[in-house]
Amino acid sequence: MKSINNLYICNDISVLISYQHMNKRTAFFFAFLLSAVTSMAQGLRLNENEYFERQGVNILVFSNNFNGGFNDEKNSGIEIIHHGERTVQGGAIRLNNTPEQWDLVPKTVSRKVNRETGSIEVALRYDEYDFDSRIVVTAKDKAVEIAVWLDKPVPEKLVGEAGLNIEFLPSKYWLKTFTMDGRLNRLPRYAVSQTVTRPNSEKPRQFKGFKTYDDRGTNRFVDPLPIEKGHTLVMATDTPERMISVRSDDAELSLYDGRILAQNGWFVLRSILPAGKTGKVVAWTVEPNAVDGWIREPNIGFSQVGYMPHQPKVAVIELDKADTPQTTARLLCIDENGKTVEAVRGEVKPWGPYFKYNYVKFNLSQVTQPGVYMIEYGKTLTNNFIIDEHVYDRITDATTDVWIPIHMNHMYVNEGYRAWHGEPFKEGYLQAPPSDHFDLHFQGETTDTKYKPYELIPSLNVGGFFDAGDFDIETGSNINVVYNFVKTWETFKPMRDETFVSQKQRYVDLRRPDGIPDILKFIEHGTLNLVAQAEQIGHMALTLSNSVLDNYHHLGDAASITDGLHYDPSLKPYEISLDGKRSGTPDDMWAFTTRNPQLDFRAATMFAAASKALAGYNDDMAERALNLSKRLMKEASELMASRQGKLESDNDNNSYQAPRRDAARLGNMSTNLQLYGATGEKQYLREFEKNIWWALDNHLQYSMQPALDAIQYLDEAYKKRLCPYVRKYNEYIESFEKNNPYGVPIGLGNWAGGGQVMSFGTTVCFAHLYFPDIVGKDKIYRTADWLFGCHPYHNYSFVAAVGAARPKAVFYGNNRADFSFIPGNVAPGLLFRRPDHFENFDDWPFLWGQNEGTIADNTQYVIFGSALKQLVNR
Ligand SMILES: [Ca+2]
Ligand SMILES: [Ca+2]
Ligand SMILES: [Ca+2]
Repeated sequence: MKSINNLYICNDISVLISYQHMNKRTAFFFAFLLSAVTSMAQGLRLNENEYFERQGVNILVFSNNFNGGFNDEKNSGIEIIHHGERTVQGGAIRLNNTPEQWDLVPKTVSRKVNRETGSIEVALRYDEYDFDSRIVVTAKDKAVEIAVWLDKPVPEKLVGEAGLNIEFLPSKYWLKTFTMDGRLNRLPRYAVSQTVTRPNSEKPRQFKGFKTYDDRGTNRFVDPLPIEKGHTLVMATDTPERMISVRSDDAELSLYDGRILAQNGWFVLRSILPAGKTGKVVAWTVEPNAVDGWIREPNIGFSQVGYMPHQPKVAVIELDKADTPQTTARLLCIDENGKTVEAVRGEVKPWGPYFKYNYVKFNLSQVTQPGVYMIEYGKTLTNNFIIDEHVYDRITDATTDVWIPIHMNHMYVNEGYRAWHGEPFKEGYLQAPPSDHFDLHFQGETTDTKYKPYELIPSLNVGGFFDAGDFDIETGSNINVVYNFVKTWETFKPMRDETFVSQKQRYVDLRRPDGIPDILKFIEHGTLNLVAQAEQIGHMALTLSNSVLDNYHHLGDAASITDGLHYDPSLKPYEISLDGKRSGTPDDMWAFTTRNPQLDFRAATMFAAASKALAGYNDDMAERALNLSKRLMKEASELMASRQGKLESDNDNNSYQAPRRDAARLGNMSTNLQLYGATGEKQYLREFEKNIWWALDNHLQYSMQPALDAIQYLDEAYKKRLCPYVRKYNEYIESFEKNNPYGVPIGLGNWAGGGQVMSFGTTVCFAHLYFPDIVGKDKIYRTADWLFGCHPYHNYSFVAAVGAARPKAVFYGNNRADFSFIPGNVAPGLLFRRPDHFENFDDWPFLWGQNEGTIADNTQYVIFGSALKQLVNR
């Protein structure tokens, strides 16, 4: 066993066959025993991880709850993992034919597992309607029964709206045949079913009262009509591994296409709950087909970018727990005549179980001859990859030349014959009124500014970067962006010039060098917006974001999110003033200005760093940034001290504040370091030195990076004192070799951990740079391996990058409705679904937690990639 996770997860004899150093005969015996057990265990059984299982079919019942943060994330309720892929989710009582992200989701009141009856029961509640229901899922041989129980009838207001829903992932089902009561049909590649409109008064309330749609003044909402209705549905009759039958004798089943309302919608199967009834009101029998003898194909993880001749090269192979590990694998080489020949046959070594699969490793480090190679394991042959000195040369180019300039806000962005977007938000930003928000923001009771709610705050529509797949300026992320660029500039001085940027023309042209290193222009562009915030508002805005939900989920040209005209409430909606400058459409973006001293503190750090980088290029901005840094640092310190004092006097038991105080101290430390770098004034360095040893003692993994950053300013004695901490950090790096088969910190949160892996990889690179005797060179490659294909689920590169043989094909970028990508984007990657499933869809871009690259993480990638490129050539 490799980790406590595995102790918890593995309850099955297949675990035994992965024990290290097991001889072949034992392996054969266990494989035989296993296949005997598998063929006996035909029906679904409730396993130790509290889901229903048979080979090829997992049925999860609220292992993942609707969490409410982003409401319906299409990751919750009753879910089916069918032959290794999660194809069904959203099984719950819902209030819409095809629920959207901001439609209400039920709260999970309780979840009970009853091993005697082989069932799982969840109690659900909609507080908004005082509506309680229970869903009981019971294994019945190869099927489950999903039954809805009510103790009180459906509330009047929800009659005809509340129903049992379950959702099928379109990309796994489109173009496949299905039958309803025997009638043949095919699921469409693009939504083409019909709709009706109904009065808004009939629409169940949406999240926090927001509205996902612009009704164009009609006061009516759009409701999809079903594609089919009946009592027996068989999905994917032409594809055994996707085939699922659903039968209900009493309730009518209606099949809808959720994409008709929202591009990220799923196919929805639904039965309306009957009015006035209690007890068992709806029952479905759901049977996912299991393909006889199916065993998941091995997933051979390796770097799609390839390998340097002398770096470690280890393929990690992910195996079905019912699979028998091979004892050897082969590396094949494509020779100069195009013939495939064996380069090496090597031993496959067991690593052990990690969550639901077993892992073995194939080490090909001994192969150093440059060439084109493929890995063959059993019957599985990978695509080819390169071993060569130059494999990493281009890894950051797509990100810096394409992804980043496309995300420059307030500019027209052109590439060759294609306009990526026009100039967005020409009307600027209004002061947000006290309000809640749909993207995790809020505006507090007061504005904390001199502006009245809805008043135009001048000059904010300049500079800045789109946050991610959306178009807001997330101030915290933009602070990181500038900081990341400055660090890249200072450390690696990339002179690359592929982009024309004119602030005067508000125009960006890709592939048109303008004589200035692109990274300086990016630093300037980010700083421009942040300086404008601090100067116009007085402190940092929390965000510059959409004021209405119906333009927040915009997919298309950023310049068409708003109408470019100032909102004038004296005009009617959609009406334009005679001078053509104002409109009655309330689409203007808002500045959320509630003061957050922690954010100001981070801005102070960034401004100090930016002033260093911009000095000599844009002296005016460098000076303004430095002044802002000092002012914000002073004001934020005072504010935090007074708020801290208040908190402590308000609350005797303030132990819960310790982490926050520590975070402030860590932030303060970095700010002082940057201010020292910018000014050379010693008091800042002394302040840094006062805190760094405390930080290293208490928060090693967070403070190692700033500790390394300070080396350039301090003497040998500092570096020497750092040694034991770097040794401890090296132990931390090595701990991941035992934690999981991939040797990197794997996140298990609701947003996949790509950012965390990159930040870890960056620190490892810097630690090796300064302390090569402690942190060995072999360690710097692990993050690259992970990002470029050596990870669970599939082996595609998470970076839409040049250089990779098989990059991911779809991302949650702002062109996601086209099932496409923006080059250079880095996906968060492997999303963990409780209790034991990793996932990264590459045919469905719409799950942000696995496919949305962000401006902060993508600029972190630029640092990581730059560091790696430099180190490998040393
Ligand atoms: Ca955002
Ligand atoms: Ca340039
Ligand atoms: Ca407007």
